[in-house]
Amino acid sequence: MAKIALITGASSGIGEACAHLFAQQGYHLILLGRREHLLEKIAHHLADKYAIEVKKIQADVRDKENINYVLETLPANWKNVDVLINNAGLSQGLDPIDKGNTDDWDTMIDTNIKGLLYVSKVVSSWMVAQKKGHIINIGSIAGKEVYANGNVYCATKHAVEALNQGMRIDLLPHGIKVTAIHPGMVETEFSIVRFKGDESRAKKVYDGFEPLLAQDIAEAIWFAVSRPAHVNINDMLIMPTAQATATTVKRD
Ligand code: NDP
Ligand code: 8X3
Repeated sequence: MAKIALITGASSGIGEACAHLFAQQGYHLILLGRREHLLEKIAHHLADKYAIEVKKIQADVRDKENINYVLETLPANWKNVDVLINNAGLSQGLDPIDKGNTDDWDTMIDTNIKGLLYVSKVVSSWMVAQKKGHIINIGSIAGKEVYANGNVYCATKHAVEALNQGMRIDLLPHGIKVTAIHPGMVETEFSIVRFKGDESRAKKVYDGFEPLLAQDIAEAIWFAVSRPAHVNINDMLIMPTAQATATTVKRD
C-alpha cells in the first residue's frame, strides 16, 4: 500500500495545500476538519486526479471522545499512518489581555493545544507500534515571539513549540521523527477567522507586501518529510521576505 498522511484542518489554507502536494506525491490521505462539504470537494478532486484513496473525517479536534472514536474505528490498514500533519488551528480576536474574550481564549487553547494533543496521542500510539512515522506540528512565528494583543494565541503556539520538543524526546526510542514548521504571515482564511468574518479587516493584514502562500508552507513540509531516514528537520521558521519579525513588515 502507498504511504498515508493524516492532515488535520485539511478543508482550507495550509492543510488543503498539503493535501494537494501529498496526493501529487502518491500518498493516500486522511483529511480531517469540521466543514464536510469542503473536505468532500477536496477528497473527490484529489482521488480523481491522482488515483489515490482518500478518507474524510468530519470532526472537531476539541471533542476528545469523538476524536478517539473516529480515529480508533478506522480500518486497520488506514492506521498505518506515515505522516501526521497537526495543522488544525486558529486565532480568535486581537485584544489586550484586560479586554480579551474568554470564550475566544477557550477556543484557541482547546483547538491549538488540546486538540493537537488528542489527535497526537492516538496517532503516535500507532506509530510507536509500527516503529516509524513523522509528526509535523504547525507552530508559528507567534510561537517564537509574543506581539501586542497576541497574548493567548501566542501562548498556544509557544505550547506547540514545547510539545514539539517533548514529542521528539518521548518518541526518539521508537524511531519517529518530529518536526515543527513555523510560518510567518500566510494569506489563508486565518485572518478572516481571527476577525470573525470581517473580510476587509482581514485583507488589510496583507496589504502592501507579498505574504506567503499556503503552497510555500506545504513545500517546506514536503522538504522535511522527504529527507533521508537519518536526517530530521527539527524546526523551520519561514517568513515572507517582507516580514522580519511578527510585527516588522516592509509595506509599499
Ligand atoms: P485556515 O483558517 O485557512 O485553516 C485552518 C484549518 O483548521 C481549517 O481547515 C479548519 O477547518 C481547521 N480547524 C480549525 N478549527 C478546527 C477544529 N476545532 N477542528 C478541526 N479542524 C479545525 O488557516 P491556515 O491554513 O492559515 O491555518 C493552519 C495552521 O497554520 C493553524 O494552526 C494556524 O495557527 C497556523 N499558522 C497560520 C499562519 C497564517 O498566517 N495563516 C501563520 C502561522 C501559523 P474547519 O473550519 O473546516 O474545521
Ligand atoms: C499566525 C501568524 O500573524 O498571528 O500564526 O503571527 S501571526
